[in-house]
Amino acid sequence: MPATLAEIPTLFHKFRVAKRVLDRVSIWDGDITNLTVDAIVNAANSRLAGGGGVDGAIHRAAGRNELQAECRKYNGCAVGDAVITSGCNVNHIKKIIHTVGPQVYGSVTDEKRENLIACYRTSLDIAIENGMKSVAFCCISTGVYGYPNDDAAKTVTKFLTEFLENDDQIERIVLVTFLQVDNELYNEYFAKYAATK
Ligand code: AR6
Repeated sequence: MPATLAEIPTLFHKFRVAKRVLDRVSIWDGDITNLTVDAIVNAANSRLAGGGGVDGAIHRAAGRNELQAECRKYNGCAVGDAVITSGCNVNHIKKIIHTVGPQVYGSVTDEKRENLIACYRTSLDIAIENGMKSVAFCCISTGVYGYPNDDAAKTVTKFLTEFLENDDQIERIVLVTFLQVDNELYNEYFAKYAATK
């Protein structure tokens, strides 16, 4: 059975501050295709051709042929941009948002960091345009694309907390951590945020 949002505590239950922001964020260990949420965000490639990692898991769950047929309607996707498809065979979600993260070789430049932020911003903008209230993100770019986990968790935490301070549309963001290191890093950076409140 896919996990439901009611089963996943928000960070407000852990930190007890900044309710407006932290009561709309959860960190969850698991497979992003196994979560009941309005939209899941895929870490795609610019051809939207399917691939390994989370992209492979999503295409498998959605049905390769069905999802690839929908993806083909777009003429690819630029780094930092995002497109939306149906959930195909994943019946417990409404939409899949496909974003393309930056590829990092060596250290992170400001441009790559801005690209990563753009992935999250664009995905949330598209989610809101499509009436999505809950959105699950994998840790975009931190696998095959080589973006360092620590910098990603820090950057994403800063962006999302600022985003949620200003947004009234999104009810829940789930940060899906497939690796223990990402769970620990998000907890560390959200704890730092909570400590400022
Ligand atoms: N659910 C949630 N997270 C997952 C899952 C899953 N089922 N499987 C892996 N992860 P990656 P990228 C995590 O490599 O770095 C593809 O081939 C994984 O542990 O999937 O953006 C595309 O087609 C890591 O934390 O994405 C592109 O060519 C995170 O998802 C390229 O990889 C992202 O790792 C994109 O690379």
